[in-house]
Amino acid sequence: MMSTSELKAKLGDYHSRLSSRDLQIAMKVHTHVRRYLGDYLFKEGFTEIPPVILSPMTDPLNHPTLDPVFSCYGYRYQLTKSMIFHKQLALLNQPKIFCFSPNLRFEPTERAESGRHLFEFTQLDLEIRDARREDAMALLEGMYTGLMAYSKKELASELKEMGRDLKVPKSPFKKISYAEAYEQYGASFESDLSKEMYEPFWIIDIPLSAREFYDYEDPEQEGILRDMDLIYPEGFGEASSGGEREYEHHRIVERIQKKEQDVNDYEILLEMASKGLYASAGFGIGIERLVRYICGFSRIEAAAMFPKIPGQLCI
Ligand code: ASN
Repeated sequence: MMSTSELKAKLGDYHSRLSSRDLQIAMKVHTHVRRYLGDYLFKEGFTEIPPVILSPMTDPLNHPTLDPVFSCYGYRYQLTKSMIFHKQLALLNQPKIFCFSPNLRFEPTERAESGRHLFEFTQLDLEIRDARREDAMALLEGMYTGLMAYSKKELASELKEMGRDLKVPKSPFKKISYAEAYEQYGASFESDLSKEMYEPFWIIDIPLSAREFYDYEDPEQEGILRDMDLIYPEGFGEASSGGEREYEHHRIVERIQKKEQDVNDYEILLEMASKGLYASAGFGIGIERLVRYICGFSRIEAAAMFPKIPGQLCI
């Protein structure tokens, strides 16, 4: 617990940060980013769906987080860690969907050191019916290069003030397989490669052990998924993750079992899958990380108005 004087000092810092110039710039960039990306997807024929904050099912994630459970009306609800399963269900209604989706992931306190983790953040999460991984990658490359060019033009004076020289990368971006990256750099491949590169790049073919059960296993390479991460250059780390999805009931059961998870925890998803889901591909891209990258901030909290820093009291 914090003492009253510590709390007063912390709130004093919050108060002055709220009127800082850096935060004004971050919020202007944030406004443009959301508008540009939303318009881009609207023009591509996507439907925006409202966010889900509370549900009896959410993304299990591939790393441990503290997961508060709420008991409401006699049912057990969780906070959304990602809308992956709701995206798959929304495709029953619409062929292409997106959402500016708030995610709550109560990461271990040490994660604050990365400068890339908030325990509440927003991702632009999208999913496309009957699409392949390559379709999702082409869409993200178009959005990303378009946004960089737009930002350089529309936010030129803000970027100048921040001393940020933003590059518009050439599409297609470089693709590196997970196995190749691991062999060359070992476990720290993502941050090592991110520091070395000057253009964004893809890590593809991520193995089953490093991902959740819902990404589609490549029928031609057992244990390898048809998925991808987009990594920022200049040491900014992961931008986006996505892939094709498992959508057939028996395959979802097999994949949950391969991950040694309990099928009973996924009763709702499995019941829905038994009635039929579409094949799909999609991804999520973190908005605060994108604003941080455009502004060139050293830490993620500079990109959020009310940053939720793991382990800290945040308002
Ligand atoms: N949104 C991601 C995806 O579509 C999943 C995640 O954020 N864990 O694959």
